[in-house]
Amino acid sequence: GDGGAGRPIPTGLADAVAPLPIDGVVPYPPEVAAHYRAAGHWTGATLDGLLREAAAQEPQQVAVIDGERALSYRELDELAGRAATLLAGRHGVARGERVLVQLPNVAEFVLVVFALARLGAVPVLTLPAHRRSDLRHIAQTADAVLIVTRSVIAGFDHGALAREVQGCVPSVHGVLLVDDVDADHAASAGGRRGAGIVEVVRPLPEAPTVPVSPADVALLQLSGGTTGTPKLIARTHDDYLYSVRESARICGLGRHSRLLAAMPIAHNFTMSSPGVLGVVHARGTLVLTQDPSPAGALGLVERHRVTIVPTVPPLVIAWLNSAQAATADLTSLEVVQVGGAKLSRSVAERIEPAFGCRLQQVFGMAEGLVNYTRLDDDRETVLSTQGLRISPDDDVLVVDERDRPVPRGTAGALLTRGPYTIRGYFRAPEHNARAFTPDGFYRTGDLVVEREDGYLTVVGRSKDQINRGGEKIAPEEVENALLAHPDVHDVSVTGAPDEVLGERVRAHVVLRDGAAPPRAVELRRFLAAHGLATYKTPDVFAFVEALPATGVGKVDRRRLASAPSTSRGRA
Ligand code: OOB
Repeated sequence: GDGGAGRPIPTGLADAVAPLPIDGVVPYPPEVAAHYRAAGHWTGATLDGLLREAAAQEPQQVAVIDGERALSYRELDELAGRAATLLAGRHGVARGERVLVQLPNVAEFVLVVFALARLGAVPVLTLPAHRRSDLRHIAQTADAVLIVTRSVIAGFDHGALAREVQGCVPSVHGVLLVDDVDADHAASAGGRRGAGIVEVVRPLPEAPTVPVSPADVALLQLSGGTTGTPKLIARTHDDYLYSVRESARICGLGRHSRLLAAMPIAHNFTMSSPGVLGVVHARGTLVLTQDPSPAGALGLVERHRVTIVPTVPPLVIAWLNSAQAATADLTSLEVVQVGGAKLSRSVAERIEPAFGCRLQQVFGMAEGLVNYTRLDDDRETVLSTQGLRISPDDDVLVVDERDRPVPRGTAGALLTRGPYTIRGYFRAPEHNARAFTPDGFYRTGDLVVEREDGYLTVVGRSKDQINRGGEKIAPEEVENALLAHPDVHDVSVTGAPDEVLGERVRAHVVLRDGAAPPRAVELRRFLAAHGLATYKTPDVFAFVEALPATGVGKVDRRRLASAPSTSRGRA
């Protein structure tokens, strides 16, 4: 049924406040916005209202399970209010200000996002794998005022990283470490560990909601990127919550739903398709884990009777190939979602038999448009397509190189605009001129075939991007990092086919005259010191005499990408 569980509680706040323009946000044209409101897509709801309604209607229901901790909707709401007091009082965070959030899949993530929402502040959602290079650029572009992270995530010192970023970005005036004081982790030895936010905020008074406009930016997401620097994606309350509500409905979420977040929670897929926010909308339960291994994740499915789980292809492949797929009790599972990268048909065919539930393909993007196969679609559609758009008002165009529509059933480039797709990246006017058409369509860079009924199948890509198992990498960024190495004369980075990841990252390196080939471990250490995100580090280094050129003298990436892999693997 409808995951909405009853009528919204009118707060009267949303309508009363004028939108807060943030320099660099590309707005929807007013007449288009008026249509989205009239059509009922944009309802005036806000992120803070979403949690407040859930807490008012289902105070006792468990909202979040994280290890041995469980938070009810009432507790989550109260703690978010108290955390808002901390953020506003001690760190001076105010409406419209951006706060960089770098947290793993822990309850504090959810708490901090809703605490910021209560203040009308804007979380900038980064991945734990991001390092100095990305974080600095993101913090700079967003004019972030604060970084919220943990002392240590997966053995890496994020407290030190955050202070380093603070040191080089003048707008950042503080770092807030939200650690779990119960967790027994190594950072305590360093003596610089932050306190558990739950313990710190419990005695504080609850901050009242700061009135915001539903047209305000709710959060900033990161784009996979095709250029040397990541782009920021400003999503408004109205647009984001429309996609969340409809996603929850399409995915059959309700009060009984238990969604396992085993992939990074900050990703748009895990946040909103239907993800964390869809669960709160439906008053279901979110189960969080930092351990996506088959034993860890499938163990949690069994223990908490999980009903739905978003995955990327390599994750679901690992689960399929594990002993736990056969031994764990997975009878609670209703839906396994797979998205972020192309799912091969052979893997798709194994999912329903192995997990005893429905497969749902998800083809989405942080910029907006999300396609889902529907839960009642026929088997062939679920196996061979990446689904149908959420909204009848999603404009989908499949075009040739000159932006002319191609006949149905023919491959072409996907352009889209609609009620939850951005009209431009944040503070990137030059890039926007290329990434969007003059009439506001986003050039997705994906090549698709559209069926008569609107279902899309992804057949390739025209953008300069590597999709490493759902993680997006701009070759240019990796190339720039490698070019800083003293022995590197020239470099080109491409994807190389990989059975599990879909693509691996391969660097073709031309060394300076006389330089001996550095070992792969050395190059990786160099890139880490350079501040490159861990997942962007090449899997393979190939040392070549020269890079092949195209007719116009550019590096012929296509030839490199199809070259046999004669090089060194990960050391
Ligand atoms: C999701 O979002 P992003 O922003 O990390 O990446 C978007 C890109 C798409 O343009 C496409 O190139 C690729 O990822 N992609 C797929 C796919 N889903 C995404 N390619 C083939 N098959 C699929 N099923 O990846 C994302 C956002 C929301 C929901 C799901 C995925």
